[in-house]
Amino acid sequence: MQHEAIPEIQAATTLEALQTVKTKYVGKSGLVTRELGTLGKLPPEERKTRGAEINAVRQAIQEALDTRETTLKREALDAQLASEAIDVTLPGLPLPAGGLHPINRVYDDLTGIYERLGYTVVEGPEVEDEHHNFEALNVPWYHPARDLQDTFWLEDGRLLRTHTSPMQIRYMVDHEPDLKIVVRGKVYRYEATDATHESMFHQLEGLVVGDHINMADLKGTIAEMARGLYGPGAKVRFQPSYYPFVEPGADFAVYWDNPRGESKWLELGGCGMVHPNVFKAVDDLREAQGKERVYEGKTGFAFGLGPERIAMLKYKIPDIRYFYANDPRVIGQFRGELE
Ligand code: YSA
Repeated sequence: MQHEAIPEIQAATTLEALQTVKTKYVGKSGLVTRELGTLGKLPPEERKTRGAEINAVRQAIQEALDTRETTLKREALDAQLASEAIDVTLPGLPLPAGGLHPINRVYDDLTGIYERLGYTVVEGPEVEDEHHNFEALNVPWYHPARDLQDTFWLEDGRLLRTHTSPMQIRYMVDHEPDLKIVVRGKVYRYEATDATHESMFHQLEGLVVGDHINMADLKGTIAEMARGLYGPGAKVRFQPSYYPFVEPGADFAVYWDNPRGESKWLELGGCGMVHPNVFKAVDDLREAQGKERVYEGKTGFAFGLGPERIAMLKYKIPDIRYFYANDPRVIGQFRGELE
């Protein structure tokens, strides 16, 4: 029996096959076990020698099984280690590089220009109250912007800011003049979207307050921004316009040479001299907080523009909705050029 079992054990190439051989010979009803069961029927004088013989066979088989099991386990482990081996000399996997969103690029261009002019860049809350968004900015209750159709109102009476101008108020309440700031951030308007209008977009707001600030300072500042954006030959145009928080108010446009060699006026935003009612509203808020009234009698200018407009022309993006559709085919074009 031992002569049959040993070659079968050697021939087993897996632990499962070895288990089958084990069961066949030394399992509960295996051949050797059954042989041991026959001892009781033998005459007592033969029983002892036969018992010793069978036990010797069983021991030999068991030893062969153990040796083979150890070998098979080692082989399995070696194979696993070989398959999981890491070649530390292989080059790494390339990680796709991110990129700056086109709006952030334009923001960085703009804030870079203003920082060089000594402005402080600030941000503010997107959820605003009616007082900061409208009232303190001299926007009368009958102004259409206050209408439900133009503003996203929250259930608690607050709203999503419709422009970055409320930050003029917040900053002045917290800081004394003289000051020069630009505000960057998202704004929201409840309006139908089309190729040039989104319900969420961005603005850059500027505010300068001091003594004897005049319209020439404002025009010079906007012209400096235009030159920073479009080169030394850039021209600016101002047209009278109405914004409740400035007097006089104007819209401004930049004349620039686009990449196709054409020259065009690009309407960029609104601006003007800060309305005295705005300074009064700021002083009222300051007084309510126990602060000194320091704005009445001051002069200043402000402006606000939409960076989407600049980005669409600069990067030839035909529809504003592409910016926020999260389509990797659009945003992916700006990958890997982190400045
Ligand atoms: C005016 C005078 C100041 O002293 C200070 C700021 C301002 C700007 C004013 N707060 C304002 O919001 N004016 S605006 O309604 O004409 O918007 C300014 C710019 O935002 C526009 O020129 C345009 O570029 C952009 N804009 C407006 N609605 C938009 C939009 N961009 C995308 N989608 C919309 N729905």
